[in-house]
This record gives sequence, C-alpha cells and structure tokens, in this order.
Amino acid sequence: MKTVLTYGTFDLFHIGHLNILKRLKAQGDRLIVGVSTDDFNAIKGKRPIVPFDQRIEIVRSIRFVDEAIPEESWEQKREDIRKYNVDVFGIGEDWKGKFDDLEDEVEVIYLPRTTGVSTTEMKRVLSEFDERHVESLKNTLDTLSQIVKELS
Ligand code: C2G
Repeated sequence: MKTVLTYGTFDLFHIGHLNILKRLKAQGDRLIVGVSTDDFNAIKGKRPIVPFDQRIEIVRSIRFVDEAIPEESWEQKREDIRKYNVDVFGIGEDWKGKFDDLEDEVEVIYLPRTTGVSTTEMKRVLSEFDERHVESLKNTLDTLSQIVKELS
C-alpha cells in the first residue's frame, strides 16, 4: 500500500485543485490531504473565502482523496509522514524545492500546476463583479429618483 501525502488551502475549489489531487492519487494507492485550517491560513498570510469546515468537507468528498486531515502548522509534516506511514510527499511545483528536507523520510515530488486558474484570480473577478453590480444598482436608483422627481 503506497501512501501519498499533500497539503493545501483548497479555497473556492477549482479544476487546478482537482487536477493535482488526481495526479497525486495516480502516484500511489492512498492519498491523504492536509487542509489548512483558518488559523494556519492566517500564518500563511491567506484569508480564504470558504471556512475550514466546508473546505475539508469538499476535499474529503473528492473521489481521489482517501483521507482529509487538518493542517495546523508548517512543522506537522514529519509527524504526519510517520503517523500515516507515507511513501510519497507531493505538491504543486510552485513549492519546488521547499520541502526537499523531507527526502530523508519520503520521496518528494513537485507536479505541474494547472495554468489559467487560481483562487486569487477567482476572487479578483468576483470582487470586480461586485463593484460593477453596485455601480449598476446605483445607476438604476438614480434613474428611478429622476422619474419620481418628474412625476411629482
Ligand atoms: N494548484 C495547482 N494549480 C492551480 C492552483 C493550485 O496545481 N492552478 C495546486 C497547488 O500547487 C497545491 C494545491 O493545488 O499543490 C493546493 O493549492 P493551495 O490551496 O493554494 O495550497 P497552498 O496555499 O499552496 O498550501 O504546507 C503546504 C501548504 O499548505 C500548501
């Protein structure tokens, strides 16, 4: 039984997250995913939109994922590797080289990211939509108040 381990925030779950989990599962027989808690995201300097309990439930429901655990610190990786008898640690290549220190315990692999999609980009589009939406509401209100004025 070959066990693969990875970690991530998985906010606004998208195809890039799905692809990396699919690729990681293909590296072994069991995939364990550490999902960053909201407190740990604060340490990572991230503010997820989706709360931890929903992010871990979504990851847990992905058919490539055999187990989802909370990721609460940078340091827990070694402990998890021993606890779950991990053979391979894998993560996207945006982390290339960052976890080579684990090579004394496991095989460390960095996989290609999916281009053209990111949570950051999704948040930007959503916020833009929000601004335009407010703008159009304001214009409608101005038009309505104009009509009311003309009718009175
Ligand atoms: N990912 C990807 N393609 C994207 C976006 C993300 O392959 N377009 C991958 C990342 O490389 C990572 C995983 O999806 O392997 C989760 O990405 P994030 O949720 O951004 O996680 P991150 O903040 O990188 O957390 O201790 C490790 C950290 O917790 C990793």
